[in-house]
Amino acid sequence: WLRYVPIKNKSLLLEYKKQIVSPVVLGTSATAAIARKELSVALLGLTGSSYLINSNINTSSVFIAGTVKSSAVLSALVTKEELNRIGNEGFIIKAKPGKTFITGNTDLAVLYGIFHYLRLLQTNQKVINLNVISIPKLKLRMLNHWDNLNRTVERGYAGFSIWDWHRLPTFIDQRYIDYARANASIGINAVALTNVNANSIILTPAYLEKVKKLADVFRPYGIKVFLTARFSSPIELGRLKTADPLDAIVQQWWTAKANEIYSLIPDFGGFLVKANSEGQPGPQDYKRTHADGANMLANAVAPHKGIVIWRAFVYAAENPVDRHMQANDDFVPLDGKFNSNVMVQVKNGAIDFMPREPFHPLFGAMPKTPLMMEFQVTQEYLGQATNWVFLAPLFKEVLDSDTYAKGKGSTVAKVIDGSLDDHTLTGMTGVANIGNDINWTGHPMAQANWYALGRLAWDYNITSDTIADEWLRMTFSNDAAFVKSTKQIMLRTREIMVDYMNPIGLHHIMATGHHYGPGPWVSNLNRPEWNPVYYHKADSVGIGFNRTASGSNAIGQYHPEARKQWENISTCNEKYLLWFHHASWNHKMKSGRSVWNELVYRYYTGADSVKWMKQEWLKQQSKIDAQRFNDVSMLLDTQLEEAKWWRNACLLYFQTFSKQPIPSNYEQPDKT
Ligand code: GCW
Repeated sequence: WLRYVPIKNKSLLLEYKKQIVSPVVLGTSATAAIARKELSVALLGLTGSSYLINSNINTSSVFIAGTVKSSAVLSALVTKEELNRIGNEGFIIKAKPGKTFITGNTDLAVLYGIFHYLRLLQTNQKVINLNVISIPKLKLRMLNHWDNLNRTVERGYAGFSIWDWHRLPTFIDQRYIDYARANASIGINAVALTNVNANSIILTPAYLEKVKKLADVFRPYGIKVFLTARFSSPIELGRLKTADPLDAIVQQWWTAKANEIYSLIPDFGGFLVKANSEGQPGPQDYKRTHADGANMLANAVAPHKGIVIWRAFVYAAENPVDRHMQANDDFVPLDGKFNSNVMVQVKNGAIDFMPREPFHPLFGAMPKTPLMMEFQVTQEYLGQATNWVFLAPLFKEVLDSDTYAKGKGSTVAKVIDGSLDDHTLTGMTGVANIGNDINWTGHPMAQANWYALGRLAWDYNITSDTIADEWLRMTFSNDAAFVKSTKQIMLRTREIMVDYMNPIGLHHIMATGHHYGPGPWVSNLNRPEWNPVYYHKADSVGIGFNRTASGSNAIGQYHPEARKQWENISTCNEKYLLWFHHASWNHKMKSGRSVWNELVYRYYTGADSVKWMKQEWLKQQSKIDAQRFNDVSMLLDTQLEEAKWWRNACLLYFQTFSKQPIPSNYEQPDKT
């Protein structure tokens, strides 16, 4: 989206050229230099003219960017109150005919303001009269890379890791810089470089030198580096006998390790930890709690102002309780026991990044602990690199959900932005979909999900429509007809996928292990909760997971008013019907159809809608370059095949329980 292609609209171009005369970006920092460079590259691309970006104001300067401290002209524009309100990262843009000012408290804020301004140009908006105050709603706006040191990426579908550990620390790939530019342009300010299934080798001196180099590259773009910490590192690297968090020698080991890291990277963000989950070591190995583990690390980084992000994605093989409930069981009793520099990072739903999940019951259940949102940008369970799914509507559905923790309006967004329970540490992260593919994200349309994550972490009130609009205009074309049709496709993709994969609350019926394609029949894995049959529970009576009081009672972990929308099978929001209920095959839906016929209807409608996506896409051929047009066309062919595969596989399998026909007006599924 930083293509900066020539602006086609001549009158707008003229208007822009009148506004941007002798542009100035004040400041001597590396960040200010980056802002100057970005502006000059962008203006050359967009206008075709080369601009010298000054670093001093002169008599002809009518476009001035810089911190309030750098110029009296700029400080006169803003009030004290505004300056307090915008903090370190918020920015202000004011423009009237022939004058444009971009300012903030820091050079980073000014860089963010410049990216915002460039977006206005890239999306062909008016810039003559502007009065923008933009303040991020969350402090940490993060990407989590699940990148391994051998450059494979767990759940990565866009090639190998962009971190070239072999050639670091000497060789700085231009990709690191472009990655930082892309992130800064959407406000992402933190990145965990390594897989949460962590390798302790990253904490060895040789690797820390490499990490330092990346941190040095990212720093002027406002991006802090975090590392994942393998809990057993003191044993593996320090040759200690234990990693018990209450053991003084273990504590000293981590303190020394933190000191070593901070001596190289003074603004190191801190540690991200997956512990006692899916075989990872953790404090429970020593009969200690998650809080004991997190606080030990938190103590080690506290003197350096670092933080610990402790993941709540836990469920244990030996625990017979509904997997949905295990994180709350483990974490709710620990509310109030975490140090002040610990955040608990919670996946958006209680199972695992499904096409649709109700919000995680931990949101609203730990008022004394700052909770950080974890979304998955990479499409592990959403068709990986062949399916076009725009995730902003999924992210927003979760953020807008009401936890009712403090009455109506206690949305998940208000839990994570700290406003509900008065927290200052706030954040949102996305498991990155970035790899070394030439287009960064595998599917060309998947870049929109990286973009959406950043935009929503900055301001979760931005609509999906706006995000799609901005991204399409910058990435492809400002052609009105193109934007309108393609946006329509994007905005429907997520519901279409839910229909052909996991309609009316079905979940986790993907093939096991790789999670690609359908596998609802799998039942032979030794961990019951890894088998899809555990989740759909189809039998001769019906289908779905009873999580109400007569079943696992996972629903009991939600506040009563939240529960109400799901608890009664006859009034349950049908998007979540089979998530919370075991419904009989003949249970009547609001549509008048039986559950069986509704499944048939959804699976067919979903697959047919992919045909519609393709038809709409084909109309765009003349609007964009042949390469991306063809890439997306071919991927849509694949997506259609996969949607049919899902439809046929799931319906034929569930039919063995329902014993009901697929109505004859539907093309009958091919059993091969
Ligand atoms: O969704 C599951 C993935 C694992 C992942 C785990 C987690 C990093 O299948 O690959 O491990 O979640 O989030 O920890």
